[in-house]
Amino acid sequence: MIFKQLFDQETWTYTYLIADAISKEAALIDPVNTHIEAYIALLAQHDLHLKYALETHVHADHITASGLLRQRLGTQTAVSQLCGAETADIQIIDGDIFRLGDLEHIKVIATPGHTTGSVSFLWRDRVFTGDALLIAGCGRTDFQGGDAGALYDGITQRLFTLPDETLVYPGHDYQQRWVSSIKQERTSNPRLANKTRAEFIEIMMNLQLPKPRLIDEAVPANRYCGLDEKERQDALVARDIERPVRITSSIQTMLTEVKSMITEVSVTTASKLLAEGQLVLLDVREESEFAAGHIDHALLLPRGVLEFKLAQVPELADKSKAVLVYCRTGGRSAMAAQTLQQFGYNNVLSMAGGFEAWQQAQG
Ligand SMILES: N[C@@H](CCC(=O)N[C@@H](CS)C(=O)NCC(=O)O)C(=O)O
Ligand SMILES: [Fe+2]
Repeated sequence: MIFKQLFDQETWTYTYLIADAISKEAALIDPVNTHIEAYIALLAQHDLHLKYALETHVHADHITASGLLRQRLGTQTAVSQLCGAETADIQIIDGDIFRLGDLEHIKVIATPGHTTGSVSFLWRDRVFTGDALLIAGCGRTDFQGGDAGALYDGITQRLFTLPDETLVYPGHDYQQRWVSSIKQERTSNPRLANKTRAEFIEIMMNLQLPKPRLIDEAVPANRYCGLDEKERQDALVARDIERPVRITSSIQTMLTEVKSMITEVSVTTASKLLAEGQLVLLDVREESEFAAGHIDHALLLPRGVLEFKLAQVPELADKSKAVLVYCRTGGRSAMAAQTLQQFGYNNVLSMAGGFEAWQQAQG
């Protein structure tokens, strides 16, 4: 086996290289875009074929290199199906296994809470925890569907139940620590050791951390494997041709589940409600989609940064006010509607079929 821990000084991010020395198949966990050339050189040095770029989550603080690695090396990009990263080749679900050659396999453990789609990867005697469990800390839970209770459950039930000697490799460390162990974190992590779920939630609610420097740029980009606008369009076309059936159906299953928890309205009902006024219209697509055309009076609030921007929109200060959400075809808006409900908005509607259906109805 080949294993390397790499560090991005700009964002304090760890990237991990795992490879099978016999087949030469490799995976990178959480690669950072600015290091693309170094990764390619490292892979060449060991004569490795980069099979997978695995993301622990859609990052808020740096841009992933996964899309660039796919372009340059034919790597398959993988991120949780709950991240809304439509162009990733593999939409990860809990329990998925990534194989490198005959010997190495990397298993997915869902550890939501830092973000809805956060996962950890278990390989041999080590677990790569992304920003779920950090050394003597944990990921913040105040954006991207963050949920302190879910984080506590995932860490205590899925990670702390791994063997004590399992090595913990985090997604970041801000104090130059490189590795820990399950026993060390279970017994001495100040946020978790001997803390009840309620105590943990209390701690997480009072962190008051400043917003990550790059969040507005990083989250939307990472939902498209870190690619720019033109590259995203190409990837979308390729995705439609190549995506395997299992993945499409699992996204649909997830969307069906989300849609069962929210209220959808047709374009006809939506336009009646809009004519009557009294509701806030939210467009949760990306800025470029909005710029290319949108419904009159819609406020732009891309889904990836929704949680962060909510408090800055005066129209959304009153949580009992009706909110109508739309996107391109109704998927992202369903997820955004669910998020709004979690934030206490109790009158949220998602427009089925999205802007495409709206335009068709207009003729
Ligand atoms: N100063 C950093 C903040 C990074 C940050 O907020 N990191 C997130 C992970 S994406 C976190 O959970 N940090 C935990 C902490 O700071 O305790 C930046 O601007 O990028
Ligand atoms: Fe993060």
